[in-house]
Amino acid sequence: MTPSTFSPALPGPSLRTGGPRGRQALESWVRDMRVLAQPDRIVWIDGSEAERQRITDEMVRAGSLIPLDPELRPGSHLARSDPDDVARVEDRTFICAEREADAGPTNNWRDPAAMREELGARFAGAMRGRTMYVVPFSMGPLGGAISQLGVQVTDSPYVVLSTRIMTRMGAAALAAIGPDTEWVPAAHTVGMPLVADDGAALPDVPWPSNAVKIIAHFPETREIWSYGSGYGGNALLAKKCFALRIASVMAREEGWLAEHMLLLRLTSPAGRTHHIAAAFPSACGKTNFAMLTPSRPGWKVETIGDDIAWLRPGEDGRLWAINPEAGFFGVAPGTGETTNPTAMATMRSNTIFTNVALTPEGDVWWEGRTPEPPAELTDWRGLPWTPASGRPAAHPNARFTSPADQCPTISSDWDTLDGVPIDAIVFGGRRASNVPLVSEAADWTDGVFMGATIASEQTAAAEGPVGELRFDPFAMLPFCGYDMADHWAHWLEIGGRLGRHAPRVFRVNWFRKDDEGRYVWPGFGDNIRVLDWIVRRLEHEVGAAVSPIGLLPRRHDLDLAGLDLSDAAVRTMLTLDPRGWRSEARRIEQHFGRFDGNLPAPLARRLRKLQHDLADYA
Ligand code: GTP
Ligand code: SPV
Ligand code: MN
Repeated sequence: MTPSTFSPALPGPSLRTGGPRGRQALESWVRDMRVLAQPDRIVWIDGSEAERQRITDEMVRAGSLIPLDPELRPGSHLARSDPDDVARVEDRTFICAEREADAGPTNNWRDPAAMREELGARFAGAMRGRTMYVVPFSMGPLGGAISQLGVQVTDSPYVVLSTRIMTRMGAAALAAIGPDTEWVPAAHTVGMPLVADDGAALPDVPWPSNAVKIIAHFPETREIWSYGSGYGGNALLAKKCFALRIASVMAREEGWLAEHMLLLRLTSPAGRTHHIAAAFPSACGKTNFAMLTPSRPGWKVETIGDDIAWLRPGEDGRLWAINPEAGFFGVAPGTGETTNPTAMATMRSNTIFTNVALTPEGDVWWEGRTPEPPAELTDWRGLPWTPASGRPAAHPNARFTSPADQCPTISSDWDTLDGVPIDAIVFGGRRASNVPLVSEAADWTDGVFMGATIASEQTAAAEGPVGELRFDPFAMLPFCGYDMADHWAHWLEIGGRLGRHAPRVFRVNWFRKDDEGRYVWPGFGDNIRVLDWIVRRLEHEVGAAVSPIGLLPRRHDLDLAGLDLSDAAVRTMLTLDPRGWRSEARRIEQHFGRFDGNLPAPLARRLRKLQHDLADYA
C-alpha cells in the first residue's frame, strides 16, 4: 500500500490543489495510517490537562522526560535528544510538487510518485509496538479569518506535548472540522518500531529516531510526511512544514503571505502605537526582538509572535497579520537575564527544555544563561561536565518550548481573530561586514529587493556549516514551499494591491563585527534605538541620507546617548563601504542568476541600478 490517500493532482498547467475535507476523510485517513504504520493502539488527543499529565507521567517513567525541580522550574521537564537528531535536516527536506519547476532551484525536489513509494515502504510497520496519537490542531485562533486546521498522526509523545504548547490542540480543533472543512494531514513517525519484521521485540530508547530522515511536502494535495526525526521543525509538523511550507503555497494561491517573521507592537514615549513584522533567519534574533526590553525610557514592546506570521490585505487596504502559533520554540543558548529577561520569565514554568544542561539542583543551564557557568553540570548528552570540560554544556540549538500566554509582554490582542495592521516590515541577518545597522527601502520594490537579498551566516538551527555566509531570501530559504522567485513576484503583487497602504520596509544588522571579531553594536535592549529611528521615519520626524543601498540614518539621527561606541565603530555601522558593496552586488547577481528566466523584472532592474550607482560611488 502506498500513502496516496487523496486524489493526486492532475498533471498539466491547471494543477488541482487542495487538501482533504471533512470528518469522514479524516477517519479514513487515520484508518489508512493504522493499516500502513501498524501501531499497537490509537489515541485521539483531546488537549485536556488530564491527558497532558498522563502522557507526561508515561514519558517520565520511560526516561524520555526528566522532571525539573518543582520549586525552581514548576511543571517543567528536560528532554535529551539523540545526538544525531538535534536540528532541522535541510538536505533531507523535500518539496514533492508535480512539476520540478514549481519547487524552484533552492528546494530539494522529488517526484511525488517516487516519494510516495519510498514513504510507503518506510512507514510500513514503522509504529509497531507504539501508540499512534491523532493530534488535531488549529493554526491561528479557532474561527479566525485565515486560521487553518491540521491533524498530525505521530508515534512521539514528545511531539504531542510540544504541539499542545505550540498550537491550539485538541477537541475544539477536531470539532471545528465540519463536513466540508479543509484540513492538512501530517503523518509523522520517529521510524523506530518496537517489533521487528519477524515479530521479535526491539528495545526502546529515551529518544527514538532513525538514521534515515525524510521531511516531505506535497504542495498540491497539502500533505506532510515526516520520517525518522523527533526534533523541532522536523517533527512538530504544524510549525515549519505546515505554517510555512504548505501555508506559503496556500497563501500564494489565495492572495496572502506565510512568512518567517516575528510580530510586535511598539508604543513610543509619545504614546503612538505601531505594529512591526520582522524576518530574520533561524537563530538570528527573532525571539529576542519580539521580547525586547527597551534600554531607553518611555518605550513599550508587546510581543505578538516570535517565529511565524500570516499576513493578508484587509478590507481597509492595509496589511493585517496574525501569529498562527500558540507558543515559543526558542533558542536557549545566548538567552539570559541581561539579554532577554522576558524570555527567562516566560520559561519559568510549564516548559519543555530540550538539549540544555542540568544543574545538581534540578534546574537548567546553557551558555549565556548566567555570566559564569556552575561548577558542575550534567551536559545535554547526560555526561558529567565542568567548566574545564572544553565543550559546550548545552547543544547550540538547545530550545525551550513555552506557552505564549506565559510571556509577561504578550500583547492583550495577540490572539484576536483579525490580527494587527502592519506599519513596518524589517529584514535582518547575521552579517559581520557590509550591511549597515539600519537602512530604509526607497519603496516597496526596493523593500522586496532587500528581502530577496538577505544573506546570513549560518547558525546551528540547521545541520550544516555554521558561520558560512549564504543567501536566505526573506529568511525563507528552508521554508518556502514553491519557487523562491515566484515568492518575490507574489510579494511585488501584494505590494501593488496595498499601494499607498503598504508598510514601509527596513533592513537591520545587529551582528556587525570589528577587526578583532567582536560585535560592534550592543544589541538586545539597545535595539530599541533602531526602532526609535524607524518610528520617527514612519512619523516623518527625521531625515535620512540617500545612498545606493537605501536611506541611511546620519549619526545625529540616532539616539546613541550613553553608549560606549568609538567614532570608528559608528562610522562602520552607518556608512556604505563601496568596495564591499561592489562585491556584494556581484554575489547578488550570481544569486539572482540561479532563478534564470523567472526573476521578476523589477528586481533585475533594481540590481542594475545598484550596480550603476555603486560604480561611481566613492
Ligand atoms: P529561530 O527560532 O531559529 O527561527 O530563531 P530566532 O530568530 O527566534 O532566534 P533567537 O531570537 O532565539 O536568537 C538566537 C541567538 O541570537 C541567541 O543566541 C541570541 O543571544 C542572539 N541574539 C539575539 N539578538 C541579538 C542581538 O541583538 N545581538 C547579538 N549579538 N546577538 C543577538
Ligand atoms: C528555525 O530553525 O527557524 C526554528 C526552529 O524556528 S525549528 O522549528 O526547528 O525549525
Ligand atoms: Mn524559525
